[in-house]
Amino acid sequence: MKTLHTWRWYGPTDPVSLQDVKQAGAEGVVSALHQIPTGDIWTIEEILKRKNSIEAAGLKWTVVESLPIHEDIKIRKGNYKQYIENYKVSLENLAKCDIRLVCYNFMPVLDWTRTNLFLEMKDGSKALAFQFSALAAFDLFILKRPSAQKNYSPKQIEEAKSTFEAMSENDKKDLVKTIIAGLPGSADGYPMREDGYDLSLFQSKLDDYKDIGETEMRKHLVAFLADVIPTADKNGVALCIHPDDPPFAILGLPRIMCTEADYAHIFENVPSINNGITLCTGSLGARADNNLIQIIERFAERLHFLHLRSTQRDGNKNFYEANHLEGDVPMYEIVKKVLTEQQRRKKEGRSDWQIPMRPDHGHLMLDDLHKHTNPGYSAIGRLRGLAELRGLELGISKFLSK
Ligand code: DNO
Repeated sequence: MKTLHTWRWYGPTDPVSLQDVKQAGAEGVVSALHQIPTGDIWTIEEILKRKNSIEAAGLKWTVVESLPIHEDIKIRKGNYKQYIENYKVSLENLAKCDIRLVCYNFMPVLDWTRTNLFLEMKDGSKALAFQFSALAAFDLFILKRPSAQKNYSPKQIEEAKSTFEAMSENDKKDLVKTIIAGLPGSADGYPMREDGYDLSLFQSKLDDYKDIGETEMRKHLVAFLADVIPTADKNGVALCIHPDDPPFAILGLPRIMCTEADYAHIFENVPSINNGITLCTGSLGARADNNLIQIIERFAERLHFLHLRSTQRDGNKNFYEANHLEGDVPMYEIVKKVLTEQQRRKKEGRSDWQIPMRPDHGHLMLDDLHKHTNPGYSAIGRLRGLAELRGLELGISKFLSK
């Protein structure tokens, strides 16, 4: 009894090849058509091109990560109706190509956010990290967001100021790129996010949220789901939302997928099982009041996709990404719960009993330290993560089957 081992692959430009993916021991590939602008329709032709290239390497395209959501849908302005219709067509097209699992997120403006992509660990490997005072320094003293002061306590402003004053001009430039760079043009060692910005475009995107608080944002997500989940149901596609990473408010933006209660809200409003979860243990785990085991137990039947990784918190909204079996995330208990849920589904006769899992991120290490890599997605760190997780899983699975 194992989860379905998968690996994120960014497509033909990914420095990690499909051959590498196979050697790492993955069976499934997690991929997206990053070349298509957010909001446009994914055509059958483009989907098949990617699917065929993955299958030619002897692998299967198991999960779409992500079918990104246009900002207009999140703010419910501009062309949002058209973008929702496009989203439905993309879901139908994916189903026609027999790709039935779609991950997405509803984070405003930015996808995952870190302030350091190269935090050196004791063993010389490098990890992604988040330091609250660095984000605040960016917000207050580099971006100079109007009224940003309101979002921080006097102590946080003091800390941000010292962090800012200790930075060189290069550090500042680097911090900006680390926080807001993204596709296209992320090829120089900065995050592979769906959308990237420069400072003035970024500020204008933040301005779009001036009148949108958490309540409105929740309404927008529920309205989006009420629109698209019936299409998913009709086509046998499951959607699985990725939590906000980090799982707390940043830059004055409304972030609404951070806790167990946030999940409960969307499931109460749109109950279909195709309204599901991408359980990202590293994202949710960056918050001490998230009880991961309780979240899994409560929403077990909706777990459609797993991102397994760990974080080490310091209690002050700062964290770094720990090795997969270390840090604050209780990986043994999580894998045990997941395998138990798979057993339950199997007994119930659910065809989707096996849950795709990918080792999420990994440290930059060994030869990869000297190569061009996508932050978080170098080969060797993830290879180590997958190997450790597979070993843990095998041990637990043998034990459970006794
Ligand atoms: C980061 C990833 C996220 C994730 C999206 C899903 O490494 O986990 O970028 O792909 O948030 O929509």
